[in-house]
Amino acid sequence: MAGEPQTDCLFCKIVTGDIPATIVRESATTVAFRDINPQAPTHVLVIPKAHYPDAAALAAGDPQAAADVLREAGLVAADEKITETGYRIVLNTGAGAGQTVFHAHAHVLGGRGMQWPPG
Ligand code: IU
Repeated sequence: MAGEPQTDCLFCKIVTGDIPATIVRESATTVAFRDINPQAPTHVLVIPKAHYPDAAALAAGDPQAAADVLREAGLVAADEKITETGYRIVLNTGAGAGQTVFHAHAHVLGGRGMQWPPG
């Protein structure tokens, strides 16, 4: 059923604590933790606790949790003191766009200059 934990999902295991992560924020519906392969001085992932395969499925299935992910991404940026220099929230959707973990997540990237268009 939509939103139910998946036994083979690494991010569901981070939510339950079965896989360790450096958690920087938590809310009733979300967890934020440092990416194990950081692409910027600040690189934090914000995930919904409920399992949805990508951001679009999350927004369709649980719009409030999708809004919570965006709110928490902004709060991560404030915690990391990157709001003044600017930061990027990335929602890779689909393998062709670089999504490798199919549990919805927002990357919060900052602390260095950013290029446009992204690669
Ligand atoms: P992507 O948008 O699906 O490519 O992002 C997945 C991210 O999850 C990627 O940046 C990984 O480095 C990161 N990650 C992690 O932080 N911890 C893990 O245990 C695993 C992946 I697996």
